[in-house]
Amino acid sequence: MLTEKYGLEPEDIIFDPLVFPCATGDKNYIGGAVETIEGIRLIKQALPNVRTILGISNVSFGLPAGAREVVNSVFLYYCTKAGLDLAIVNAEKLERFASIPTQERELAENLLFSHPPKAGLADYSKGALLGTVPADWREQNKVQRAAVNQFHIAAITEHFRTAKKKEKARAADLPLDERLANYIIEGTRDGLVDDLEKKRAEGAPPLDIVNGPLMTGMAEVGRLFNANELIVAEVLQSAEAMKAAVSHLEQFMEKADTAKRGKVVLATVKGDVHDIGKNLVEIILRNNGYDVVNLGIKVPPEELIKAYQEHKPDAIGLSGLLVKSALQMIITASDLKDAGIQVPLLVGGAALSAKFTQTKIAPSYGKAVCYAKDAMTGLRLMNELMNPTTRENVVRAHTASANGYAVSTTISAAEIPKVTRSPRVRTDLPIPRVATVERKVRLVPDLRDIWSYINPFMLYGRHMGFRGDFEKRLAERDSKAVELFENMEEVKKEAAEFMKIRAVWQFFETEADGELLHLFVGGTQEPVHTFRFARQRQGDYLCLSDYVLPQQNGRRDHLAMFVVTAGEGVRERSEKAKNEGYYFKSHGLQALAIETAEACAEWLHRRIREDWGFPDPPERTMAQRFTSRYRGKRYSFGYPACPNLEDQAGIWKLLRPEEIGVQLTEGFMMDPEASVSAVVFHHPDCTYFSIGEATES
Ligand code: B1M
Repeated sequence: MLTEKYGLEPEDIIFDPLVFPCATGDKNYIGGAVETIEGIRLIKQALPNVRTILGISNVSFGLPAGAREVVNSVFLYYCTKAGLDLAIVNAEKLERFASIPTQERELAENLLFSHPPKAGLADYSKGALLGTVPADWREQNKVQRAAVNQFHIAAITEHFRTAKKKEKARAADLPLDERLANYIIEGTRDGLVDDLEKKRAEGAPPLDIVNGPLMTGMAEVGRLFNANELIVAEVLQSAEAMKAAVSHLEQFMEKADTAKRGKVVLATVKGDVHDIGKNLVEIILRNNGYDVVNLGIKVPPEELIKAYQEHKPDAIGLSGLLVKSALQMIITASDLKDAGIQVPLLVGGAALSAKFTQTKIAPSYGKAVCYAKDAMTGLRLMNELMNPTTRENVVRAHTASANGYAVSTTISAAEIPKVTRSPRVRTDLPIPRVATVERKVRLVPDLRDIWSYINPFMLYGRHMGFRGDFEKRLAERDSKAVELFENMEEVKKEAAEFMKIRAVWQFFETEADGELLHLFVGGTQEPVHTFRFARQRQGDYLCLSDYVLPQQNGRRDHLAMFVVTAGEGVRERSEKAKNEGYYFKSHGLQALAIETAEACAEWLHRRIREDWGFPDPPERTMAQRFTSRYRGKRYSFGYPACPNLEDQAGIWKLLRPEEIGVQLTEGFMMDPEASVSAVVFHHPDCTYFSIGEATES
């Protein structure tokens, strides 16, 4: 009626499923909290575009103040999970779900959900009655419901009556400077601007506020991160609060006022497309008082030299993901030296090491080159370089004798042992048939399906910084795990609006000839491409070509090749979020895209096993897939078994991934960053190995 007859937009219709007090003892309202949450879920299910609203604090009417805060926060959390859009509540009197002590959260959940009491029954008058109460309040009879409700009201009231008002001096009670630092440490903006205004009203110049309590907060964030008490995701939220504070104060600063502790020109080196690492470094440096000029990706030395002359930075930061990029850093360093540049270089990247930096890059630059294993190390190095008392030591410790270092990228084939096939790989196996040898190009529609193939350790652990078994902790409702999961679900919601997963793959007939692997189409005699893979020089003498079975009755074996990507539009969206100060979302989008590409590789590899006639048994778990416990393996060029990145050109010639929007750079890297390529073999003896000599570290 409202939409059709009166033409209202669904999102302009707001349903309030009502909240009933759960702690007044009124029998009519027991279980009301569960039904309200269920109501929200049903409304959103039936009418996904309308909105829902609730007056939260009514649920805790009658409880002591401290208890009300926790019950309101826990109730709001579950309502939001069910789909609540709007809440009428005093945000000041809300606790971050993540920081509610477990015991208090359980007291609130027991009361809200009428959970059967587990403890404290021995000396409770109705202990016997409560010992056998059903878990679901709906199955409890009237007497049981009232008894359970009474029990939990008493338990939570007693806890808050006796518990000395939370030691944690209410934020409001903290001295103003401590409160300002606390906003940064907690990564919250509720009340931040009011308190900044209070501080300004006390006559504090904006710059002193930044360099004072706010920087104190950021320094504490750095200390907590290095002490493993804060994870990357939380550091990003603290940086967001810092950005919000500085942006607010900047309007009151004199033009000349600059909180800048120094300036860094940052770039991903020539031929490399990776910027998730570099962008994290930018966010951390920028929100710790450094001016950062981020030149982006694939930056050639000449552009770096121009940027140096234009911005006169105190240091130059070079980033790169692959060994090829590390080699490019040597060239870049010597070009910068030849241009007369002498400021310290900071270098970082997944395939880089301190040893490579000292022995290869530093000698080519002749001045200080500092290896930063992560963004926080980058910050510490910059702080030490900009601090006159520590600078000399850092420079001396990171300056190598300037004898330069020549780059050799070729893999010397000379010493390949006489072995032409590893004794470890059987040949007497039947060649499985493949369903099709056609080239397949797909827009993979179902994001959620592919996201079920994401390895939680990589997304929540490696990229967002969670320490420990994320899935286990999430199942235990660990607050940090719950909050990170919830925040990444928000990122997924945004990604669902634009993320595209594309794949191209094909099976090829193939024949091995020692280290050579010939690929054919349509039974032709002439190979369409030949790869030369390196062979281990000792041990099992493994070489990828060994995984191809010799012809059987004139029938050749097959391999599959694929390229997948989830990078379309990600860089722009991530850049936009970063510029708007939404750092968690910015990093989260890039991390999600990267792991979505990896997940799509896992999903496609499963399909390829099906097309090869050995589908995964139903009982196979994702964890088993993440540790490749299935027949055959996929090998990505650049990885230890096939370190020659140049072989990517063979994939590009045969699969033409440009059609799915993936370009190969002059450094044989794939643009966009969130892309993966691989060659897939079905041989049951496949294993991941390293040929050990191609990469020098
Ligand atoms: Co792949 N990958 N990968 N990869 N990947 C590596 C790097 C590799 C070492 C794995 C291996 O061999 N075991 C290998 C490189 C070996 C080599 O160089 N030959 C490799 C390869 C080969 C590849 C592909 C080529 C495989 C293929 O598909 N054929 C392919 C290339 C993709 C492309 O061209 N677009 C590829 C793809 C990918 C994914 C996209 C799936 C994914 C994301 C890559 C990314 O991070 N952008 C990925 C991942 C996740 C990895 C590993 C597992 C982890 C990298 C990581 O942590 N990234 C990595 C193996 C490993 O390291 N264990 C591997 C997260 C990012 C935030 O960290 O970039 O290191 P990072 O930045 C950090 C620090 O390095 C430092 O601070 C940052 C934040 O803390 N830092 C700086 C970086 N820059 C700095 C600058 C500074 C200061 C600090 O200046 C001030």
